[in-house]
Amino acid sequence: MLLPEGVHIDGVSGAVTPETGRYRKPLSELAGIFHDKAAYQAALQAGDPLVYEVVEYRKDGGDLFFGTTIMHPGAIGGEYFMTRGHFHADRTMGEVYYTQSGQGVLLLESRDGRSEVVEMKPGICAFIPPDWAHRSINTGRDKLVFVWICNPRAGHDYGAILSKGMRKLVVADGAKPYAVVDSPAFAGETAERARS
Ligand code: M6P
Ligand code: ZN
Repeated sequence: MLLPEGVHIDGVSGAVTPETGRYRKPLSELAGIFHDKAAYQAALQAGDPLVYEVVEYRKDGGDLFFGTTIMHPGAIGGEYFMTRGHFHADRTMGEVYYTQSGQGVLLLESRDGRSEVVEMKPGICAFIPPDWAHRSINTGRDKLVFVWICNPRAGHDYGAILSKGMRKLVVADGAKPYAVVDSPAFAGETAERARS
């Protein structure tokens, strides 16, 4: 029988107590996700920074699991540090992201190519509907820490996003905290859609 438990989550450090697992994503494990390949190589040679960490609380047989994602500040070629981005393998399952500290953007994309942005800041609980790809991006100068809650059977499907990226990029933009711009990887398709 599964027993109830209170889990402490530190909203600044992202520490989960007790935790059942964690992983780290340094820049070297994120090949292909940043648009500027030369800037990616230069940043790697300068020291392979840590981009994000994921800490989880999971119980065998549970229909929910949760944890934190701790995203470090930074940018590659003007594009802010981000997660890989994924659809769920089970297309019927969504997710919730509750931001605890920092500033960021949750970039979402539907199967048919519609893009949406949800601001991530303390107090915002983002609803990620089933079958929307999602990627979180730290647009601030501090760590971005959020709690995620999901069904452990949702799974990750990285294929579509890894091959071509998402249709929008989130970049630094002078006086504004960030700008959401069209990804050049989709330039042909956008022009085609405009003509039809
Ligand atoms: C959140 C959750 C995880 C996900 C992580 C990193 O913590 O959605 O399931 O793994 O973000 O995102 P990604 O796997 O796309 O790199
Ligand atoms: Zn997810």
